Amino acid sequence: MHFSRNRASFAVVGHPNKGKSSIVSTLARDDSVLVSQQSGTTTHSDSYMIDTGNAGYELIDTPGFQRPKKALHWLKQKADSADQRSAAVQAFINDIECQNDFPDEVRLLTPLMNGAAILYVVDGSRPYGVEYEAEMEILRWTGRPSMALINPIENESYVDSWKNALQQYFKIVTVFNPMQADFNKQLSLLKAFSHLEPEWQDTLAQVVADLTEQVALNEQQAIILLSELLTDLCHYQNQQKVLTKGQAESLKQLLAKQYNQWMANREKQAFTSLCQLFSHANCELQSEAIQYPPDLFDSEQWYVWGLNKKQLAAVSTMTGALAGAALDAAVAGHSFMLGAVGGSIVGFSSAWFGADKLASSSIKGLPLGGYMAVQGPIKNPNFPYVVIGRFLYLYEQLKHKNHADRSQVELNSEVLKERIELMQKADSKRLHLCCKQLANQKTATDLVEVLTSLFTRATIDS
Ligand SMILES: Nc1nc2c(ncn2[C@@H]2O[C@H](COP(=O)(O)OP(=O)(O)OP(=O)(O)O)[C@@H](O)[C@H]2O)c(=O)[nH]1
Ligand SMILES: [Mg+2]
Repeated sequence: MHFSRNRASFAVVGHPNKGKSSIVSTLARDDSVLVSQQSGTTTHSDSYMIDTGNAGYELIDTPGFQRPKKALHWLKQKADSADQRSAAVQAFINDIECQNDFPDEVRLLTPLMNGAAILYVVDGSRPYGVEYEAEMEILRWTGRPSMALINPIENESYVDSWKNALQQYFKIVTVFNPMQADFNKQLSLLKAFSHLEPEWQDTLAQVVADLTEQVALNEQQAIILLSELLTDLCHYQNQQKVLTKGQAESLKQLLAKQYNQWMANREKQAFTSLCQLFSHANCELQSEAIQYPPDLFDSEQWYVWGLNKKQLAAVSTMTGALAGAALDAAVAGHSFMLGAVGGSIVGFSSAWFGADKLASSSIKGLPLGGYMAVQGPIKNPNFPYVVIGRFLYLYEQLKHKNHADRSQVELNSEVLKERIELMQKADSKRLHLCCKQLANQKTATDLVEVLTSLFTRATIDS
């Protein structure tokens, strides 16, 4: 990382409970920043160093103003004219009595006097009022470059009146919703930051370039994770050598259990890597805010996650893969699912219907004596699509989830089906051929390339 001596640094300040920490969390792409409905959650100034590889900047989360009127009164005693104001603020943070009487103001003003620029946050869904003027006045007294962000927490009702007021104090005023701002909006905000301090322009331009590149890289890495997962899940067999046929028979259940566990763990491992790739690891651990797709072996869900019957029929025309009975098997559980598809499937029964029938189990006699009990692989032609559908769904959630947003996400099992509909015919044919190879335990040679066209073909609106 190359932080210049005069590091680009921004302190996010404002009234308590206006989304300051949320803004830090989303911009820092860090879901460990404390965000809460409780006013006064942030009690210290916490610095977050954002390192994008070739550049970086600092974001400082601060406690909200608690007694701005009294603090301004104190300051006014110390400065008779404008040229003395910034020195008065410095005296305020150095003063022991002020440190006792105004701990929050001292903590939030300190980073500003150390060189950070001001990002002043207000809530555009609450009316403007004179009670904000004391804190805006104090911020002006610091003499630091500043920008105001209107966070429309519940709605945009008062955005216009806020703009009128803020423009009196801040050169740049913009609306920014940390929960919803998509990646492009986040980049625009970073670009706006660079207007605050000419010295920081190059660094921030590099940060924007780095982040853009990172997003493309994340996609590539996600595709590689999925191609490895597909190959592993479609090929995996659990087998054990025993002496007699009877022993092999009695081993079946255990092998099936181990097999299912291995498969489920392998998928979970890929999901965890995907969360880490998007720096959403904390989210899942702390609040289970990331909702994984339901159990892989809940075959009632296969119809939902994989292809539907119409699509499978289209595959059969394209690749000659399926016919009659095979098609019915591929939509395992469809008769149970018809009523549930379309609505929310959260909390849907997760019975393990038929999981043992999906992976073949067999007993082979060995040439040199003894027997081999074998569980797997799953040859169901819809299985690779199920794996892709589940992974793609989680990918879409993570990609669009801002780090300030700690809520649960809604399931959308239609992602894969919609994506395939949007693919060029030639591309979807290649995808179907790959899936056929996978379901037959062959090597799918251009899997990464095919998945790339699936991931990038179109963006489904989130
Ligand atoms: N719906 C919605 N909620 C928001 C938004 N921004 C913040 N919140 C919520 O508002 C509450 C306060 O957000 P924080 O980011 O903790 O606010 P803060 O200004 O850091 O608060 P203190 O540290 O207590 O001063 C949290 O429950 C957030 O989830 C927003 O844009 N939309
Ligand atoms: Mg906070």
